[in-house]
Amino acid sequence: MSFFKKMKDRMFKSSSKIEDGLEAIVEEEGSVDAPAPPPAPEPPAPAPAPAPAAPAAAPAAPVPPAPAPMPVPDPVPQPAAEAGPEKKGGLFARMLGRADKSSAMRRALDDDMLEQIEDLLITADMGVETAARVTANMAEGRMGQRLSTAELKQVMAQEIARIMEPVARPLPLYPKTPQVVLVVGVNGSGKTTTIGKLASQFRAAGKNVVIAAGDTFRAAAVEQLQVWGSRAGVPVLTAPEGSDPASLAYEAMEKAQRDGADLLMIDTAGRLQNRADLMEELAKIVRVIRKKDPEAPHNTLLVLDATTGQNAVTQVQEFQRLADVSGLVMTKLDGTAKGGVLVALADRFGLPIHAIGVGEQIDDLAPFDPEEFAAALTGLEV
Ligand SMILES: Nc1nc2c(ncn2[C@@H]2O[C@H](COP(=O)(O)OP(=O)(O)OP(=O)(O)O)[C@@H](O)[C@H]2O)c(=O)[nH]1
Ligand SMILES: [Mg+2]
Repeated sequence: MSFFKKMKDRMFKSSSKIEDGLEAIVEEEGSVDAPAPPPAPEPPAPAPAPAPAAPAAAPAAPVPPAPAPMPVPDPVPQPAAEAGPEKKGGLFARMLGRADKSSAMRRALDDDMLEQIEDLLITADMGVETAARVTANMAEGRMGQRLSTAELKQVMAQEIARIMEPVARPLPLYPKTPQVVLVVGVNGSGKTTTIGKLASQFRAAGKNVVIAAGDTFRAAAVEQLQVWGSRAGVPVLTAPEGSDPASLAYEAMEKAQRDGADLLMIDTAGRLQNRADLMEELAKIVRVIRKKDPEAPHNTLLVLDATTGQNAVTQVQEFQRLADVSGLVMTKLDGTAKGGVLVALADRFGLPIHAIGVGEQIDDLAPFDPEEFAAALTGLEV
C-alpha cells in the first residue's frame, strides 16, 4: 500500500470531520444547478424580410433575465471523480441516486458560508488565526461562485498546502560528524518511538547511528529504547537508572566521536513544559554536550502528539524558549480528528516539519509532504 493511501486511511478521523462538515455546509443552502434547458425549437423560418439598410433602430424585444448569474470562469479544476452539472440526469445520476445528488450540490460562496468553513477549521484544531487565513485565501477571487463539496475540498487543500510548503523539510544531514540530534517533548509524545523509526531509516540509508538512552528516570524507558535499537540494528548507550542524563549524553558524545558515528540521537525523559526543574535539566544536557562540540546539538527535534490538539502550540512556545528547537515531528496523526493543529504550527512558527508518525510500527514515519497531508486532512481524492 502506498504511504499516502495508508496515511489517508489512518487520518480518517481528521478527513472525515472536515469532509462531513463541508458536505453539511454545502447541503444546508446549496442546490443542484438546473439542467440547461433544451434548445428552443427553431422557429419556422420567416419569409426573408428585406434587409434594413441600417441596423434596426427599434428596441430589441426585452431580454429575459438570465436564470442564474453564471459565475465568472471557474478557476477550480473539476476533479475527475466529481459529477459536474452536465452529468446530472445521466445514467450515473440515476445509478448513484442521492450520492450523486449530494456531490452535484453546489452553494454560492458568501460570508455566511465562509464563517461556517472557518468554524469547521477551528473545530479541526487549526486555531482561530490560521482558520481565518485559510478561509480568507479560499475566498479570494471566488466570492459568489457556486462550489461543490469536492471543489471546496480541493480549494481548501490547495490553501493548506500553500501554508505548509515552506516548512516541509527532511532532517538535514551535515557533513560534519557526529551530528547530534537531541529529541525532546512532553510525556508520551512519541520521542522514543520516533527515535527508533528514524534510526531505522538512517541505518537503512547507510548511516552509522548511535542512540543514547537519556531518559534515565525509568528502567522501562531504557528497555523500550533497547527494543527499538535492536529492531533498527543500532547500538543503544545506557546508564543506570537514576543517573545524571547529562553525563550519559557526554559519554555518548565521546563514544560517537571515537567510533566515527554519523549520527548520535539522544532520547530524553518526557517533560511537562511547566516543570522548571526538568526543563533546567534539559538545558544542562545541552551545556554538557557543547563542551565536546560547541555546535551540538545540531538538531533539537520537538516531538508533538497530534492528539493534544491546540496544546501543541503552547508546547512549541515553551520548548523553543528552553531548548532552541530546530524542527518538529508530529506523531499519532493516525486516528485523531485534531490533525489541523499541524497547519496552525506551520503558520505560526514556521519551524521545519521533518516527519510525521502515523502508527506504532517501525515504518510508520514518513517525510512530511504538504500536498499529501492537505489531501489527507481534507479527505480530497487524489
Ligand atoms: N498511533 C500511534 N501511536 C504512536 C505513534 N508514535 C508513538 N506512538 C505510541 O505512543 C506511546 C508513547 O510513545 P513513546 O515513544 O514511548 O513516547 P515518549 O515521548 O518516549 O514517552 P515518555 O518517554 O514517557 O515521555 C507508545 O504507545 C507508542 O507506541 C504514532 O505515530 N501513532
Ligand atoms: Mg520515551
